[in-house]
Amino acid sequence: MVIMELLQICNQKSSRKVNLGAYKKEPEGALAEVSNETAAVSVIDCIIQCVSVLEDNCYSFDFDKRTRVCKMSQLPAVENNGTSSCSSSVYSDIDECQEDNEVCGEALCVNTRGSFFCHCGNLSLTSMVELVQTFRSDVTASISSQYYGDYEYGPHIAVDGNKGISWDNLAVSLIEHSPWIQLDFTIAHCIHSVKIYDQAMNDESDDYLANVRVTIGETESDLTEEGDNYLCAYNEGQPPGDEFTMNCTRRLYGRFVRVTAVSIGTRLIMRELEVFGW
Ligand SMILES: [Ca+2]
Ligand SMILES: [Ca+2]
Repeated sequence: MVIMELLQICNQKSSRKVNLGAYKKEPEGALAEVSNETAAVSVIDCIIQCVSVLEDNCYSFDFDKRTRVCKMSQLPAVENNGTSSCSSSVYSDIDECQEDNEVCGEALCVNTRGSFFCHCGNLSLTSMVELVQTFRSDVTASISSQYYGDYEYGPHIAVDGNKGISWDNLAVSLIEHSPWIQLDFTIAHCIHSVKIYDQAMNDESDDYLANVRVTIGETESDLTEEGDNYLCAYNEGQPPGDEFTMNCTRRLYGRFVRVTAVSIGTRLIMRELEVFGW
């Protein structure tokens, strides 16, 4: 997989992620047609301009380093037949799905101009065989803050496979603003639900786990984003019972899963956290 440098570009409507390594040089290429033309200071600037102007249709571009002209096209590059200038270079979108058929694991890979994404399909997609499992083998857990007391209460307790009801089987945060516990599966999966085993002891602290928000992302910074882009599910108020499943409103592709107790001041407590998908 191409190592990509991510650059955040903001326009008036939305922010766009531009993969600067998402285009490859075509030594024998020429533009099939020119959709737009602008001045640019570098190849990278030309990519940024092309993606800003043509958005998802920036298929290829030509940057002339002598004249500093950036020509952009909505079509793939064609053979140049000796017509290109020696100071200009043509670049075309890389089809990441073709270059590396493992790039999305079991998910569907969708190539886009300037990038690609991994898609988990929708709930009615029956052709995909779903392997429901928990991914405990390669998971590490972290927590926004850790309470220390008679027992360790560390985040790893939420993924140790033990769902027993006892004081030494609890991952516990400090009381803070919207505490969270987060799992890192090392590689991304398609995730459709999580199951939370809460404290389950007759104690007023049973009330702690409420307003549960589950987010799933490919990077940790995805999880800190406001809004619904990475939202799997939200349950307002106290969830029913001591064990409860939260089904994602859509399948999400991600490596990180975060469970947050949304509150101005609360403690996060759970015995175990399971994640299901494939
Ligand atoms: Ca691409
Ligand atoms: Ca446990």
